[in-house]
Amino acid sequence: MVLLGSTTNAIAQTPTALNTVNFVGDIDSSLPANGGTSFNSDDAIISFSIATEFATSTNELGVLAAASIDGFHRTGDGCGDSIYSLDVTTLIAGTAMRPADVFTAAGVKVLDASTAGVADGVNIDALSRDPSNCDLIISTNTTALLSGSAFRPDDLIRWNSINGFSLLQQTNFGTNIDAVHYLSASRWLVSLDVGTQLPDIAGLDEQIFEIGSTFQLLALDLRSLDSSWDAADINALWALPQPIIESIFSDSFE
Ligand SMILES: [Ca+2]
Ligand SMILES: [Ca+2]
Ligand SMILES: [Ca+2]
Repeated sequence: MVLLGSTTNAIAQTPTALNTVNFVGDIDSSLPANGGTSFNSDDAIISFSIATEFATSTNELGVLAAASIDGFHRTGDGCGDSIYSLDVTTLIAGTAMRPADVFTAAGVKVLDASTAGVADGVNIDALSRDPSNCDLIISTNTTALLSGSAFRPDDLIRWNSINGFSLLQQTNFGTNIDAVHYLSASRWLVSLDVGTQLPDIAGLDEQIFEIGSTFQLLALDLRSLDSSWDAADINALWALPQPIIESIFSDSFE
């Protein structure tokens, strides 16, 4: 059983039920697949079914020689195509994508780091979307000055082209958040860059946590499925909750 809920918070909390979780590891890893094993690389997105505990892996941007996908968000929420971010500058469909660019597989920049005033050396290392307004939800890998405000690597940040960058949630985890998925205005899935003690629970970098402003819950722990995840770090994620929008996606992600 990989779904766990754990909290010492005075207010009982339950993790959001998930149908499918997509994620990327920072090194080669493996997971059980239907009839075998899914071998995964840092430029491929793993799709993991919570019900079957089987995984598949797809190189949606092709094989990237040097780059890792360190943020992505799926199409299907009414906000346009699937979007990605990388950890090193890489040509995608003929366009150079910086680590702070957010782009589609066709090479269209949704967030142009240069236009948005993001300094060289800043990497967007976590990427999601608020489906209510299509704002990007991001985190950076380092302290960064964005739209005139200083943000930290453990902050969750909102961005749109009109208002620029603003704080969504200050976690004070003291450890870089390297993956995020926006569930609602008060709940987010995150992963850590390195293991650390969170206020409620101990966290490891290959785990996914559901957090709010005052709680952290363990949502998914990959170590119980394959020992390769002892060394691997989840560094991008997207999730499909159930059952509210399950019917919309069930053909694409089963
Ligand atoms: Ca990036
Ligand atoms: Ca971060
Ligand atoms: Ca992680």
